[in-house]
Amino acid sequence: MSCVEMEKEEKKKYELRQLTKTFFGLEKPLLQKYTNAVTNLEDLCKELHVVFSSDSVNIEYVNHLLMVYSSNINDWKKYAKFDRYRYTRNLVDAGNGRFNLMILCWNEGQSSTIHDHADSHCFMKVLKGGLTEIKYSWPQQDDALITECEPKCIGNVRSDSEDGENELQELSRTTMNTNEVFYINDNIGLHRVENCSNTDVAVSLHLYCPPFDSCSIFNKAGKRTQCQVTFWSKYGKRVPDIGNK
Ligand code: CSS
Ligand code: FE2
Repeated sequence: MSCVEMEKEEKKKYELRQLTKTFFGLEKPLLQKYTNAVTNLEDLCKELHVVFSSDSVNIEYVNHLLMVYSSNINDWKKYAKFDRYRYTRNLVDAGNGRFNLMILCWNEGQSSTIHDHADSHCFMKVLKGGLTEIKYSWPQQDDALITECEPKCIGNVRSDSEDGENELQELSRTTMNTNEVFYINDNIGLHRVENCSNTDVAVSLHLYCPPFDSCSIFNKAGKRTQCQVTFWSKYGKRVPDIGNK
């Protein structure tokens, strides 16, 4: 890529990040007559590539596309890989470096730690089962001190986010059901996602734009740690788990 092209890419990413200051997510899809049909996951990926090839991304339309796609296990079963200990992140489409589309698989009781989204847009659609999203405000004193203390991983081995001092204020707790779409960015707050079911697994589709490979995780006392996020599989194939904590 030439210097000019790289500058253009960075500018696009900057503009997309700026939008997180004002965008709060759609409550319902846009009028269908203005939009293209999305009947399966392949259609969704194709349409997303079209949207993100433009110089100015219509983030509402991205939101709309995720809303109108209707979950079908035949579309995504090849990406649905579960791990005994932590939820898994499985890359579906690297979006030409402009977005990441991935499938997350949550065994019964599995949860994320409290985290931010590195100034990116985070869209999340439930494909199977149900997930609970617990939103938090940012710590009042965010000294951005990146420490090496526990926890180091975004996927909790046990749900320890409920322990300890209650410094982070809980803003909401919502159950998300199949085909519902949720949206968050750092301006809205932090969150933790959990499959509260003891009997059923859950699967979700996530779109992050711009893509990120590290974010901040927080304990309940508000202590912040930088954390690499990794993939369990890419395009349906297991990624060697060296460094995959
Ligand atoms: N943001 C988390 C999942 S909950 S939206 C992640 O990227 O693993
Ligand atoms: Fe998240």
